[in-house]
Amino acid sequence: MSPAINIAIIGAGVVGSAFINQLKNVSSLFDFNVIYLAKSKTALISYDFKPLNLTDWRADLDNSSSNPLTEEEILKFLKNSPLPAVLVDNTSSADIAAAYPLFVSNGISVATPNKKAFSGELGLWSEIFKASKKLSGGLVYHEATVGAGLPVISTINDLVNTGDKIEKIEGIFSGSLSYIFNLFSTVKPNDIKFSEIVSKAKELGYTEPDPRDDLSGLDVARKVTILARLSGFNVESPASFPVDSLVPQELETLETSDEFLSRLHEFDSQLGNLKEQAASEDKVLRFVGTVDFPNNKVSVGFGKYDASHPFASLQGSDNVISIKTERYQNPLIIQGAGAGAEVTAAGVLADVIKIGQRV
Ligand code: NHO
Repeated sequence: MSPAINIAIIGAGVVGSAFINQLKNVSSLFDFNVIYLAKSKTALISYDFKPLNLTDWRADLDNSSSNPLTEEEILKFLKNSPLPAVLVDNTSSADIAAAYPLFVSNGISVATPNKKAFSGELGLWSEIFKASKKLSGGLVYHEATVGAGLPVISTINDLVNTGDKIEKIEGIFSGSLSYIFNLFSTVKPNDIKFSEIVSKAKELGYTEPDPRDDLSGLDVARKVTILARLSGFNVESPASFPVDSLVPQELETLETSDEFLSRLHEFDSQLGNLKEQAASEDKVLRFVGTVDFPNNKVSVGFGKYDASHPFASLQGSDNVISIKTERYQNPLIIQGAGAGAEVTAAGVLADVIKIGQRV
């Protein structure tokens, strides 16, 4: 008989659905028994710990008359699991994130793409990893919180754990902003307006429902906070360092994203001027996150790059991360799709498999 682990999945949206479908089809040395599956309003719960039948999971979940359990109830349920238990948090809930220390200190492992716990208050980060270091603590994996399925967090952890010293991390960490700037600011000058590209990115589904959530820089700031902390930089929160916002102040408080998009063209000249200035120096404009140890600085904002720089030749909505360390003076570069349901879900599933190998 193959070894088995019990999995509780919270969240069945864009990433959660892709995760469940991948999990159903994966062939592994382990049996993954899903014993809890929840979305905001309903849940499927196997109180006898027999694996749930996932053949028609979406219809079963929609039609279920059970409410989701609270964090305390999930903990109580998983503590009785006869097999090692893993909590997969595919939500963006701050409440679930705040409960990770409780789960982990009770021996329950966590795999998640939810950035909230790792980029929120530094105290929560410390509590989670303190609990995980205990012999009886659960494991914590969050690869998909930065760069979707790209091996960014595992690489930085390996570098740090083997005694290397991170000197500088610089990258394009947002799929939507990567797409926008790759078309907006090209090596060959173009007349494309910023507002046109933002509307196109939204049409193609690359942005959040309200593009201001991408353009505010907060998502990138969260990812940079995580990488800085992993590298040993004790960033207090994403609000504790400079972040350039691409949302004009006058449009910040508009009610709807449609109103925002219909007025964004009024501000095209601001970014147009920046782009032209870059082009006059044979450079392109990119929106980057930086962790810079020699200068003791973490930041998110515009950078100008030569045509020969890896950031200038990026395609589509790819991410690129450059890591300079004591050993890698010529930076180590990780590049590829950094957004999307399938790659993000695969990052979470790979984490679950790693947990299965270790528990
Ligand atoms: P959804 O589609 O809103 O789904 C959330 C699910 O959680 C729903 O089923 C909801 O009912 C459930 N839920 C919420 N609170 C709950 C609760 N208390 N109890 C039970 N169920 C609850 O969200 P997504 O898109 O599937 O995202 C899930 C998580 O993955 C979020 O933390 C998100 O930040 C993270 N994530 C998503 C993506 C993506 O592509 N959608 C990415 C990374 C991480 O690589 C992606 C990325 O960075 C995209 C980014 N915009 C970029 O770079 O441009």
